[in-house]
Order: sequence, then C-alpha cells, then structure tokens
Amino acid sequence: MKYIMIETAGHVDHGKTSLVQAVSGKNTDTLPEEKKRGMTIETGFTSFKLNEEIIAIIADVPGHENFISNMLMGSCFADIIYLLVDSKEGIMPQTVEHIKIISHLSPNAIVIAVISKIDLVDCERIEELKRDIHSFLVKENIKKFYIQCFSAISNSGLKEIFDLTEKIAISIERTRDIRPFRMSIARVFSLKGIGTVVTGYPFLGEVNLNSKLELLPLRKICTVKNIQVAGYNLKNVSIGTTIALNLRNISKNDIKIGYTLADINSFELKIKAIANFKIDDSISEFKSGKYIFFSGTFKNIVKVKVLNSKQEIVVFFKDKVVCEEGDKFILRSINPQKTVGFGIINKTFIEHDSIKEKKKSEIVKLDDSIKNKFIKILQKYSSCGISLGNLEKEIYMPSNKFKYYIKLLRDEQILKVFNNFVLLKSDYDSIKNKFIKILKEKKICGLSDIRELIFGGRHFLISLLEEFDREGITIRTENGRILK
Ligand SMILES: Nc1nc2c(ncn2[C@@H]2O[C@H](COP(=O)(O)OP(=O)(O)OP(=O)(O)O)[C@@H](O)[C@H]2O)c(=O)[nH]1
Ligand SMILES: [Mg+2]
Repeated sequence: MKYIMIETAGHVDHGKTSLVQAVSGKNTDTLPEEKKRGMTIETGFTSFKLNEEIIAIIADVPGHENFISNMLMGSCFADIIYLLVDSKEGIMPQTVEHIKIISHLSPNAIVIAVISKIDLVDCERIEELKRDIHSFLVKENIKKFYIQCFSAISNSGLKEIFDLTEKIAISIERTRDIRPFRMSIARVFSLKGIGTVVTGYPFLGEVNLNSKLELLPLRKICTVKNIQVAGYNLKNVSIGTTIALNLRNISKNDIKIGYTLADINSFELKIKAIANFKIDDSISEFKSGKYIFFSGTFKNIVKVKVLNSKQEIVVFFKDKVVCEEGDKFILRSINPQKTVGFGIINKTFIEHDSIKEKKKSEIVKLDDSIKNKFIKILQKYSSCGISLGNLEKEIYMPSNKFKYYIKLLRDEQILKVFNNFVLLKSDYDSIKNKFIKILKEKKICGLSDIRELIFGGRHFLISLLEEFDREGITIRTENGRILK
C-alpha cells in the first residue's frame, strides 16, 4: 500500500474542512470548541482510499491567523496541497501566508488550488479568480499547480479533484530511506489496555515493529509495540506519512509535543545553529532578539542573532534539542505574533560549542608541540621523578590547562601519575619490570632495593612502592615487599 500526504491551506472559512469532508466522508472539526465556533482550531487528520493501492492521509489545518501556531505544528511535509480560495473573497492574507509556509516546508508539493463555494458566484467571477490565482502561484514560485472549482453544496467539481489527486498520487514515487529513523512527535496519549501512543511525522528513515527507539532530548529508550498508518497495523513504515506508534517502557508523562523519537545514538543534541534565512516580504525591520521557532512539531522561544548579511542568523536554543543541517524552520515574532521569515539550518553546534565550553575545547586540543614539551621535561627527571607541583612550575601554563593536559597524557599512557609524582610511563614501566626481576630473585625487597633503580627522596620512593601494591604487583609485609 502506498500512503500519500495531503495538507489543506487557505484563509479562514474558505472551505478547507468542507472539502476534506467531501473527499474523505469525515468531519475533522471534532473539538467541542471547533463545533461551537464553526472553525478549525487544531490540525485535524483523516484518510481516504484513492484506489486499491493508495491511501491519502489528509491534514486539515486551521485558517484563522490566531491559529497559525497550531497550523505550523501540524505541518511538516505534504505531497499535495489543497489550497482553498473562497470564490467571493479571493486571495486573502492567510492564503498568502499559508502558501509561503507550506512551500518552504514542502517545496516539491503539488498544489491543487480549489476555488470554493462556486454556488455563490457567476462564471465571470470564476474566470477572474482563475487568472488571479494563476499569477499569485507563479509569483510565489510554486513549481507545479492545478486550478479546480468546487461547491460543497452540490459537490460539483468533487470528482475532478478526486481524480486529479489520484493521478498525482500514482506519479509519486516512494523509495526506501536507509537513514536513521527520526520522527517529530505531534501528539501523545494513553489508551486503556494499549498504553502510550504517539503520533507524528517521520523526517527520516524507517521504523520496524519491536525496534528500540530513543526519546530525545531525554535519551530514554522505548520499544515499538505497534505501528499504525491511517488505522492500519503495519510491520514497517517509512517517511512520507504521519504515523502512530504504540510504545512500551515509556510513560505518556515522559513525552512532550515536539520531542523526537529516533534510532538509538543516531542524533546528538544541539544548543546552537547557524541558518540561512529569508525574511518575509511583509517585514520591514528584522533585528536580533527573541523569536518563536517552529520546526517539525517543535515550538520554542529562541534567541536569534542576525548576522551582517541578514541572510544568515544564529539561533540559540534554551535547552538542548534535536536539530540537524537541512532542517527547515519558521520564525515568528512574539508580540504581535507574526511570521518573520523562513530558515534552513546549515551548521549546528553540540553543547561544548557554547562560548564558555569553546574555551575548554580549545584547551583540550593536545597537539604534538605540547606533548613534546611535557616529554622533554619528564625525560630530565627520568632518574628521580618530579612532583606535579614542580612540573607545573617548569611547564609554565595556567593551572586548569595544566590539569587538562595531565589528564589527556595519562589517558594516552604517556605519563604515569602516582600520589602527586609523575614519571614518563615508559620509565615507570622499566623500573617496575626491573623491580619485579629483583623480587623474583630475592623474594623480598625494601626501600634500599628500589633505591638501586631510581634516585629520589624517601617520599617519592615510598609512593612508587605503594603504587606497585595498588597495581596488584606487590604486597607489603612486615619485612618488606613480596610479589603478589
Ligand atoms: N455556500 C457554500 N458554503 C460553503 C461551501 N463550503 C463551505 N461553506 C461554508 O463556509 C463556512 C466555512 O467552511 P469550512 O469548511 O469550515 O472552512 P475552513 O476553511 O475549514 O475554515 P477554518 O478551518 O476555520 O479556517 C461553513 O459555514 C461552510 O458551511 C460551499 O461550497 N458553498
Ligand atoms: Mg477548517
């Protein structure tokens, strides 16, 4: 079975939900508030069969400008867009805003512009509107579009819309996506006897029954108990449609809208991103500051720094998020809420790339010149060792930097630190081996024996012997050290 994704678009009351009801037989305005106000508030989902092989999933978005936020969280991608234009009102502000948003998020979607409520106008008006819509869609760079007429009263035009949708759907090719699975969570609920269910949009990859997934940013692991698309249980599903997953080992309370479900260890969390940005034509001034960031079903307030060119911005996230190069997003102003522009992420930064952490990461780069500097000094003390304090004085660098390098040199097995003394690891090993040899011959050894092998104060030599004990080579007895 092939699944294709349709999304509605258009100004408030232009007939989106009525068309969805006509094609699918279902009313997606199910909330009491939606029924009372006669308008869509949250994106509604339904599906219908186009033929024996293709099911269309349809996301019916709200048209009112107050609900653009809900519209954004409900739209991630679409194969086909039903753009409704009321035959009396013509192109209105949200006709324009929706098409800009959707064409940014789904640049390859094919638009079926539907002139609605044709029972209310004459042929002349319809012809005029066809011309208006044509030039509007050309201006908005919509690559492929059709214009159809429709009346929800008589269902005139319904068959043409259905047939056209089927024709387009047949031409859509679905290929397997072998990238790691990544899905943006749109809804979460718990069903009695079934457990936790999430719905959302797979961005990448495919998911299989019983596979283990990671909930991000929490990094909690869960198992896929069931997969559904349009009410059908499936063993495997790929990108290209909204899906529902029944999850084991995770509670509804762990999950928030906008979180990500992904293949385990496939995505790092990001704190900052640089993006290409296109400011909306309606915006006269775009400044650095706080904005609302929408990407997939994720919505959050972010800090934005506008770079000189104005075509690039830096986005600072409040918390760590899943954000990858190529991700598309929309920015809206906070007060008044207005679409400011459209972005594509082109560089992301993991946690240490915040300014404070960057300094740290610069320190930890252990290049050969630093390594050699340590080695050279330690070679001077091959025959007697040196305390960490004296080494720090000789190497002459800030204490935090010194400690970092010591840790890295230890990790690289270049030096050996024991009770505040340091030796090159090779020197330490050589003394250790010689000491073992003597112990094998003499069976019992003391301070004088180790003194034969290396100079150094009493405190240094005792520390060395204690280190052999700690490594499990020797045991301390009343008369001296014996081999363990
Ligand atoms: N006469 C006539 N009225 C229609 C037609 N289609 C829809 N309407 C009416 O227009 C109003 C709005 O229709 P909806 O389908 O809810 O519009 P919508 O675009 O979904 O509205 P929002 O979701 O709130 O943006 C309703 O009262 C419908 O009955 C039509 O073809 N002819
Ligand atoms: Mg509606």
